[in-house]
Amino acid sequence: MNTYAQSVLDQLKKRFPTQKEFLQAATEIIDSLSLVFDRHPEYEKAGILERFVEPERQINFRVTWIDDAGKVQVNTGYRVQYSSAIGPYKGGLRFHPSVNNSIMKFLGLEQILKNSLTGMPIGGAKGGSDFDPKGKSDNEVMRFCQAFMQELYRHIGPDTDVPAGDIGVGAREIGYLYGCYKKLANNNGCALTGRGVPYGGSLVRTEATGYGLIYFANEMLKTKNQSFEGKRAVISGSGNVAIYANEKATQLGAKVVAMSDSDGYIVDERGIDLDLIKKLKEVERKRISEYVKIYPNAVYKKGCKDIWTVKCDIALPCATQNELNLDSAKILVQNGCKCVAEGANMPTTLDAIKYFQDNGILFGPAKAANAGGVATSALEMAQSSQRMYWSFEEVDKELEHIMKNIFKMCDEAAKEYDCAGNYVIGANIAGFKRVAESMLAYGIY
Ligand code: NDP
Ligand code: 2IT
Repeated sequence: MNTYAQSVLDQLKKRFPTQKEFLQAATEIIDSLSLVFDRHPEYEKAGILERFVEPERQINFRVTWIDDAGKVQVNTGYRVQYSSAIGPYKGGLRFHPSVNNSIMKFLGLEQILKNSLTGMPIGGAKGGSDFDPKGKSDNEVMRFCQAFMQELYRHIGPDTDVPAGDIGVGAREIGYLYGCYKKLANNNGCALTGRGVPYGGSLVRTEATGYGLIYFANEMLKTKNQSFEGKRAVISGSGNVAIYANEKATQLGAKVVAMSDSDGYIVDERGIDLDLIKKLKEVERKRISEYVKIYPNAVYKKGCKDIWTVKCDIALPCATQNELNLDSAKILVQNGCKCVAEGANMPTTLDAIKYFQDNGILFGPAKAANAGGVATSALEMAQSSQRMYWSFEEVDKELEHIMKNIFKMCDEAAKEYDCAGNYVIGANIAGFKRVAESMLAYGIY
């Protein structure tokens, strides 16, 4: 590795030895960027990498709310405003018990490069809380969201920082959060995306991450004269990203045979009934195990990791970080899988990524492959500024265009650095250059 890159990575390891997800993301990124520093000594001179890995601002705050039993509950709220080099901070909010500083920083760091790849003027951020919406009543979720926003509202705004959804934060939560924001801030601008269409949201934002993932994977398949037509696909998760990845993959002729939640996975050889998944997950908030009550011929297995033992041509991890490890990668390759595209953020461990690449598998990294969600968030911001709504077809067409362009950027950057076909390196380099050039232009501050 380039000595400058290595020294910055060593420093991070020394300073944050317990932040393992953050170090994992930083290691992958810095490893790729090493090639850039060999060619651009001016970046070292301006301390670009040290500044890039250090968040501009991190906010941790107490969130106090009262549950339905009248008991006082306390959670921690987070917002990591990582980089505003190319635009207002932008990135999702995650509500999950596993949320901590390491997870927020890994997601925020990835988001800087992802947002840069979209080609739109949006910086990188992430936030959330260790609050678990599972099993909570609508009223409890509302009270939590309002308590969370009572602190967050002073740090965000349409030109400052624009949060959105992520794990555990969907249409319901964004509604409560935005309702509270607009009241406290006395501002009706686009301070959150993923809003309902009646109050300023964009058509296609719900579908965007999943659809975009398939548009990106399709571009990878085209390089091998392949398509989704007739392929077997396995998709982990059954949340927002997984559901709409299934919908678009199916529209393009694939058969999705397995999906999961955090308890287990289902296999339906006839192809998963997506309407039933939408009803169970989006409307009733039930477990995926309920599927086999309606389709007794389908199989439910406990534990989600083994979903990767289901034979497939295309694997789409769309649940959470580090859900696909080296053992799973070996089984996928052995079973003939030819393409892996990440819908979730950092779902594949570093050794599993290497294994896929060494075995000639098409591998689409999250920051490129799942960028369709945030890109469509930026389209929501554009529509809000214009005081206009675009049609479903217009937004979808723009999304497809953006995903094709992201693929092209990754492909070209990989080739420029003699790593043709390595979209991990391509995505990191293409995303970084725009941010680094902006930082250089601003001087040292
Ligand atoms: P959702 O909350 O809608 O769905 C998450 C899904 O993943 C659920 O099926 C959930 O199961 C499962 N899951 C969550 N945590 C775990 C875990 N620790 N182990 C196993 N399964 C788990 O979230 P999204 O679909 O929005 O997000 C999924 C992934 O996509 C995340 O990595 C997110 O960061 C990423 N992403 C999301 C974008 C968006 O626009 N929403 C954009 C880009 C990336 P259960 O229901 O049992 O909890
Ligand atoms: O990881 C992500 O890109 C998201 N959760 C979406 C962020 C956004 O601002 O739409």
